[in-house]
Amino acid sequence: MKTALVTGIAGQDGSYLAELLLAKGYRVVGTVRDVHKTSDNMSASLMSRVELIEWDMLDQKEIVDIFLRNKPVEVYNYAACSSGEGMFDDPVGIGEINGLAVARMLKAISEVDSGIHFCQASSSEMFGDAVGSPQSVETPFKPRSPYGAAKLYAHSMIRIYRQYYGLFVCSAILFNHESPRRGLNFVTRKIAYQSAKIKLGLANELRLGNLDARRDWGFAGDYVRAMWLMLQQPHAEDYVVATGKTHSVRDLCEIAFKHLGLDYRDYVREDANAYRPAEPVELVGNPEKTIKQLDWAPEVKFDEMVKMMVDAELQKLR
Ligand code: F7E
Repeated sequence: MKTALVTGIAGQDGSYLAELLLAKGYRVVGTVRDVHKTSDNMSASLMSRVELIEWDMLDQKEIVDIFLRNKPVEVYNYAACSSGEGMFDDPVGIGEINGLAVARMLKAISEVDSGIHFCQASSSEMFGDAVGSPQSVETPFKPRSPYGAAKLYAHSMIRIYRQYYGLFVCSAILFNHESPRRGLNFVTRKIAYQSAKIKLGLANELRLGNLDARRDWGFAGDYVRAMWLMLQQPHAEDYVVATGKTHSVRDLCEIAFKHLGLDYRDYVREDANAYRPAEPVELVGNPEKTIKQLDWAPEVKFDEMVKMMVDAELQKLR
């Protein structure tokens, strides 16, 4: 039985990947900050099938011990500060977790078992004020936040360990990916949750930032499948994981409220104070290489995903 180690297993992506790996017959070991803290993303049945361990991401010796004790053949790094809203907060802390911790893992792999296959959740935020659109693995990086800069440091270290140390390590450059397991601080879940509350008479309005902000939004379950495929290839390479299509926050509202038989214009209020700094170039991924080389395609369409998220909120609230 192959062992996979998933850091940040209790998050959205970790829980979807754990389910995929278990279905494929892996032993799944996951790292969390606190093994006693429960996560809404991990059902009781999932909890009973994975092994949870704590990892303080600042500790180099601990990650070496974790690799030695568990002998993973595949490692997926999902542990990160991931909030879009918090991209400028705590630059040093973000640098430690989203950047340096990855260098710790790479060093540990080279010391313990250079045959381990490693996949990093890189981010489209590395493109930042993008120099071209759509963005592919060839597009130069120009991060616009400490978050993007830290992810770019990790991304660069992965390329260095692949090219100069010969490790099978790669990055999935992930564009926004969502699901009912998303945190409430992300716009998709915020809209799904609040629109369901309005439908049930538990709220009257939804306050958002820029309704015309556009993103390339995909379904998290599809994106973890791409990352698993990346580690099954004969060579390690980086890939863009995206749908190649953008929608606005307004589109999201329209679909969510319409699904509930409501008109978003009656409930959604735009709050100029919640605007983010201007985004001159649209972030939209070019997934061509991923589709061709990995024989991958996003299966859940944007409107299906929004409806899935709204239905999940309705069910929970009821
Ligand atoms: O914002 C706009 C906001 O916070 C999406 C993370 O996974 O993807 C994610 O980061 C858009 C932005 O995600 C509200 O201005 C409008 O344009 O859901 P978000 P994000 O910042 O794009 C990237 C790829 C990552 O790597 C990150 O880890 O929606 N927006 N009104 C709003 N956003 C929020 N959160 N709340 C609003 O009220």
